[in-house]
Amino acid sequence: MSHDFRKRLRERQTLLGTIVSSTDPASAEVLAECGFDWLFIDAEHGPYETTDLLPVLRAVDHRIPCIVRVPASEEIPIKKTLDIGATGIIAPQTNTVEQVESVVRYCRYSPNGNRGVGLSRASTYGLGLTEYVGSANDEVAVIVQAEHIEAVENIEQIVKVEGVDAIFIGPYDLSASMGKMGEVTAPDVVDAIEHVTKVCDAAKMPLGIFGVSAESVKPYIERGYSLIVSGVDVLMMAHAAKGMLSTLRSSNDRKGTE
Ligand code: 3PY
Ligand code: MG
Repeated sequence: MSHDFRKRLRERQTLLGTIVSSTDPASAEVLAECGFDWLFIDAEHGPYETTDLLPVLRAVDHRIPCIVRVPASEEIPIKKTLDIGATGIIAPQTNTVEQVESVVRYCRYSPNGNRGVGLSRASTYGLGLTEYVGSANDEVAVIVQAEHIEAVENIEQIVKVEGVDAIFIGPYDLSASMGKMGEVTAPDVVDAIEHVTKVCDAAKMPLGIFGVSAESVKPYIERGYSLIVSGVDVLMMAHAAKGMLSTLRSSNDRKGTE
Protein backbone atom coordinates (compact mmCIF):
# COMPACT_ATOMS: atom_id res chain seq x y z
CA MET A 1 0.00 0.00 0.00
CA SER A 2 1.23 3.44 -0.83
CA HIS A 3 2.55 5.51 2.09
CA ASP A 4 4.96 8.44 2.23
CA PHE A 5 7.17 6.51 4.66
CA ARG A 6 10.28 6.45 2.44
CA LYS A 7 10.01 10.19 1.80
CA ARG A 8 9.65 10.91 5.54
CA LEU A 9 12.56 8.61 6.30
CA ARG A 10 14.81 10.29 3.76
CA GLU A 11 13.85 13.66 5.28
CA ARG A 12 15.09 12.18 8.56
CA GLN A 13 11.80 12.75 10.33
CA THR A 14 11.39 10.99 13.68
CA LEU A 15 9.33 7.88 12.99
CA LEU A 16 8.21 6.01 16.09
CA GLY A 17 7.65 2.31 15.73
CA THR A 18 7.48 -0.88 17.73
CA ILE A 19 8.12 -4.54 17.01
CA VAL A 20 5.27 -6.86 16.10
CA SER A 21 6.47 -10.40 16.72
CA SER A 22 3.16 -12.18 17.21
CA THR A 23 1.70 -13.61 14.00
CA ASP A 24 -1.85 -13.04 15.24
CA PRO A 25 -3.06 -9.99 13.25
CA ALA A 26 -4.71 -8.73 16.46
CA SER A 27 -1.30 -7.68 17.71
CA ALA A 28 -0.59 -5.47 14.68
CA GLU A 29 -4.21 -4.25 14.66
CA VAL A 30 -4.16 -3.03 18.24
CA LEU A 31 -0.73 -1.39 17.83
CA ALA A 32 -1.90 0.30 14.60
CA GLU A 33 -4.63 1.95 16.72
CA CYS A 34 -2.12 3.36 19.21
CA GLY A 35 -0.65 6.13 17.05
CA PHE A 36 2.73 4.72 16.00
CA ASP A 37 4.17 6.08 12.75
CA TRP A 38 5.02 2.60 11.48
CA LEU A 39 5.20 -1.03 12.53
CA PHE A 40 8.30 -3.21 12.48
CA ILE A 41 7.05 -6.69 11.62
CA ASP A 42 9.73 -9.11 12.72
CA ALA A 43 9.96 -12.08 10.39
CA GLU A 44 13.60 -12.64 11.43
CA HIS A 45 12.97 -13.54 15.06
CA GLY A 46 9.16 -13.86 15.03
CA PRO A 47 7.68 -17.19 13.84
CA TYR A 48 6.60 -15.81 10.46
CA GLU A 49 6.37 -17.56 7.12
CA THR A 50 5.27 -15.43 4.14
CA THR A 51 1.79 -16.92 4.58
CA ASP A 52 1.70 -15.55 8.15
CA LEU A 53 2.76 -12.07 7.01
CA LEU A 54 -0.07 -11.81 4.53
CA PRO A 55 -2.98 -11.62 7.04
CA VAL A 56 -1.03 -9.13 9.16
CA LEU A 57 -0.46 -6.81 6.20
CA ARG A 58 -4.07 -7.22 5.08
CA ALA A 59 -5.27 -6.22 8.54
CA VAL A 60 -3.28 -3.01 8.90
CA ASP A 61 -1.26 -1.83 5.90
CA HIS A 62 -4.00 0.45 4.58
CA ARG A 63 -3.59 2.60 7.70
CA ILE A 64 0.05 2.25 8.76
CA PRO A 65 3.35 1.60 6.98
CA CYS A 66 4.51 -1.97 7.64
CA ILE A 67 8.24 -2.53 7.38
CA VAL A 68 9.14 -6.19 7.51
CA ARG A 69 12.43 -7.46 8.84
CA VAL A 70 13.03 -10.34 6.50
CA PRO A 71 14.25 -13.68 7.90
CA ALA A 72 17.47 -13.43 5.87
CA SER A 73 19.03 -10.81 3.59
CA GLU A 74 18.46 -13.00 0.56
CA GLU A 75 16.61 -12.66 -2.71
CA ILE A 76 13.64 -14.96 -2.15
CA PRO A 77 12.44 -13.70 1.24
CA ILE A 78 12.94 -10.09 0.08
CA LYS A 79 11.03 -10.65 -3.17
CA LYS A 80 8.13 -12.44 -1.49
CA THR A 81 7.88 -9.84 1.27
CA LEU A 82 7.79 -6.93 -1.17
CA ASP A 83 5.39 -8.75 -3.49
CA ILE A 84 2.81 -9.17 -0.72
CA GLY A 85 2.91 -5.41 -0.23
CA ALA A 86 5.36 -4.50 2.54
CA THR A 87 6.18 -0.78 2.59
CA GLY A 88 9.82 -1.71 2.93
CA ILE A 89 12.24 -4.19 4.37
CA ILE A 90 14.85 -4.31 7.08
CA ALA A 91 17.70 -6.61 6.08
CA PRO A 92 19.45 -8.23 9.05
CA GLN A 93 23.19 -8.94 9.40
CA THR A 94 24.40 -6.90 6.44
CA ASN A 95 28.06 -6.58 7.28
CA THR A 96 29.76 -5.88 3.96
CA VAL A 97 29.32 -3.57 0.98
CA GLU A 98 28.67 -6.63 -1.23
CA GLN A 99 25.81 -7.80 1.02
CA VAL A 100 24.27 -4.34 1.10
CA GLU A 101 24.57 -3.96 -2.68
CA SER A 102 22.81 -7.27 -3.23
CA VAL A 103 19.96 -6.29 -0.86
CA VAL A 104 19.44 -3.10 -2.89
CA ARG A 105 19.44 -5.09 -6.15
CA TYR A 106 16.76 -7.48 -4.81
CA CYS A 107 14.57 -4.54 -3.75
CA ARG A 108 14.75 -2.29 -6.81
CA TYR A 109 13.27 -2.91 -10.23
CA SER A 110 15.40 -2.44 -13.35
CA PRO A 111 17.30 -0.27 -14.12
CA ASN A 112 18.16 0.32 -10.44
CA GLY A 113 18.28 -3.37 -9.56
CA ASN A 114 16.95 -6.72 -10.62
CA ARG A 115 13.87 -7.27 -8.46
CA GLY A 116 11.75 -9.95 -10.12
CA VAL A 117 8.53 -8.72 -11.71
CA GLY A 118 5.43 -10.69 -10.80
CA LEU A 119 1.70 -10.29 -10.39
CA SER A 120 1.10 -10.09 -6.69
CA ARG A 121 -0.80 -8.29 -3.95
CA ALA A 122 1.61 -5.32 -4.20
CA SER A 123 0.47 -4.72 -7.78
CA THR A 124 -3.20 -5.45 -7.00
CA TYR A 125 -2.65 -8.91 -8.49
CA GLY A 126 -1.61 -7.42 -11.82
CA LEU A 127 -4.50 -4.94 -12.18
CA GLY A 128 -2.14 -2.19 -11.07
CA LEU A 129 1.14 -3.59 -12.39
CA THR A 130 2.10 -0.57 -14.50
CA GLU A 131 1.46 1.84 -11.65
CA TYR A 132 3.24 -0.35 -9.10
CA VAL A 133 6.42 -0.99 -11.10
CA GLY A 134 6.44 2.72 -11.94
CA SER A 135 6.37 3.86 -8.31
CA ALA A 136 7.95 1.03 -6.27
CA ASN A 137 11.56 2.20 -6.64
CA ASP A 138 10.51 5.57 -5.20
CA GLU A 139 8.33 4.19 -2.42
CA VAL A 140 9.87 0.96 -1.13
CA ALA A 141 12.15 1.63 1.83
CA VAL A 142 15.41 -0.31 1.92
CA ILE A 143 16.89 -0.44 5.40
CA VAL A 144 20.01 -2.43 6.22
CA GLN A 145 21.19 -3.41 9.65
CA ALA A 146 24.54 -2.55 11.18
CA GLU A 147 24.61 -5.12 13.93
CA HIS A 148 28.02 -6.71 13.80
CA ILE A 149 31.45 -5.25 14.46
CA GLU A 150 32.30 -6.07 10.82
CA ALA A 151 29.49 -3.73 9.68
CA VAL A 152 30.85 -1.03 12.01
CA GLU A 153 34.29 -1.47 10.44
CA ASN A 154 32.77 -1.19 6.94
CA ILE A 155 30.30 1.59 7.65
CA GLU A 156 32.15 4.31 5.67
CA GLN A 157 31.73 2.24 2.50
CA ILE A 158 28.24 0.94 3.35
CA VAL A 159 26.75 4.45 3.59
CA LYS A 160 27.93 5.15 0.04
CA VAL A 161 25.88 2.32 -1.48
CA GLU A 162 23.30 3.88 -3.80
CA GLY A 163 19.72 2.98 -2.92
CA VAL A 164 20.07 2.44 0.83
CA ASP A 165 17.46 4.52 2.68
CA ALA A 166 18.60 3.99 6.27
CA ILE A 167 20.99 2.11 8.52
CA PHE A 168 19.35 0.35 11.45
CA ILE A 169 21.59 -0.47 14.39
CA GLY A 170 20.94 -3.75 16.21
CA PRO A 171 22.54 -3.16 19.61
CA TYR A 172 21.96 -6.71 20.86
CA ASP A 173 23.62 -8.52 17.95
CA LEU A 174 26.32 -5.88 17.90
CA SER A 175 27.11 -6.47 21.57
CA ALA A 176 27.19 -10.24 20.95
CA SER A 177 29.61 -9.81 18.03
CA MET A 178 31.90 -7.85 20.36
CA GLY A 179 31.94 -10.55 23.04
CA LYS A 180 29.60 -8.47 25.26
CA MET A 181 26.35 -10.42 24.90
CA GLY A 182 23.39 -8.18 25.79
CA GLU A 183 25.62 -5.46 27.29
CA VAL A 184 24.25 -2.75 25.05
CA THR A 185 25.58 0.03 27.29
CA ALA A 186 29.12 -1.39 27.61
CA PRO A 187 31.56 1.43 26.72
CA ASP A 188 33.00 -0.24 23.60
CA VAL A 189 29.52 -1.11 22.29
CA VAL A 190 28.46 2.51 22.86
CA ASP A 191 31.66 3.65 21.09
CA ALA A 192 30.85 1.42 18.10
CA ILE A 193 27.31 2.88 17.94
CA GLU A 194 28.81 6.36 18.20
CA HIS A 195 31.13 5.64 15.27
CA VAL A 196 28.19 4.49 13.09
CA THR A 197 26.23 7.57 14.19
CA LYS A 198 29.03 9.99 13.23
CA VAL A 199 29.61 8.38 9.82
CA CYS A 200 25.87 8.32 9.04
CA ASP A 201 25.41 11.92 10.21
CA ALA A 202 28.27 13.07 7.97
CA ALA A 203 26.73 11.21 5.01
CA LYS A 204 23.20 12.47 5.92
CA MET A 205 22.15 8.83 6.07
CA PRO A 206 19.00 8.26 8.17
CA LEU A 207 19.60 6.10 11.22
CA GLY A 208 17.50 3.75 13.28
CA ILE A 209 17.91 1.85 16.51
CA PHE A 210 16.04 -0.56 18.75
CA GLY A 211 15.63 -0.45 22.51
CA VAL A 212 13.41 -2.48 24.81
CA SER A 213 11.99 0.60 26.53
CA ALA A 214 11.19 4.26 25.86
CA GLU A 215 14.02 5.26 28.19
CA SER A 216 16.59 3.30 26.21
CA VAL A 217 15.74 4.99 22.90
CA LYS A 218 15.08 8.55 24.10
CA PRO A 219 18.75 9.61 23.81
CA TYR A 220 18.69 8.53 20.16
CA ILE A 221 15.65 10.70 19.41
CA GLU A 222 17.63 13.61 20.83
CA ARG A 223 20.62 12.56 18.67
CA GLY A 224 18.44 12.92 15.54
CA TYR A 225 17.80 9.25 14.76
CA SER A 226 14.81 8.73 12.46
CA LEU A 227 13.72 5.12 12.95
CA ILE A 228 13.00 4.69 16.60
CA VAL A 229 11.88 1.22 17.59
CA SER A 230 10.81 0.88 21.18
CA GLY A 231 9.50 -2.33 22.70
CA VAL A 232 8.21 -5.64 21.42
CA ASP A 233 4.49 -6.54 21.47
CA VAL A 234 4.78 -9.63 23.68
CA LEU A 235 7.26 -8.00 26.07
CA MET A 236 5.02 -4.93 26.45
CA MET A 237 2.15 -7.28 27.33
CA ALA A 238 4.35 -9.03 29.90
CA HIS A 239 5.44 -5.73 31.49
CA ALA A 240 1.86 -4.42 31.63
CA ALA A 241 0.59 -7.69 33.13
CA LYS A 242 3.35 -7.80 35.74
CA GLY A 243 2.77 -4.14 36.65
CA MET A 244 -0.95 -4.75 37.07
CA LEU A 245 -0.39 -7.84 39.20
CA SER A 246 2.09 -6.13 41.45
CA THR A 247 -0.38 -3.23 42.00
CA LEU A 248 -3.13 -5.71 42.82
CA ARG A 249 -0.89 -7.77 45.10
CA SER A 250 0.41 -4.75 46.99
CA SER A 251 -3.13 -3.44 47.63
CA ASN A 252 -4.15 -6.92 48.76
CA ASP A 253 -1.13 -7.07 51.11
CA ARG A 254 -2.07 -3.65 52.53
CA LYS A 255 -5.61 -4.91 53.18
CA GLY A 256 -4.15 -7.91 55.05
CA THR A 257 -2.26 -5.58 57.42
CA GLU A 258 -5.15 -3.17 58.08
C1 3PY B 1 19.48 -6.24 17.63
O1 3PY B 1 19.57 -5.56 18.66
O2 3PY B 1 20.31 -7.10 17.29
C2 3PY B 1 18.35 -6.03 16.74
O3 3PY B 1 18.37 -6.54 15.64
C3 3PY B 1 17.21 -5.19 17.23
O4 3PY B 1 16.09 -5.31 16.47
MG1 MG C 1 19.62 -8.21 15.49
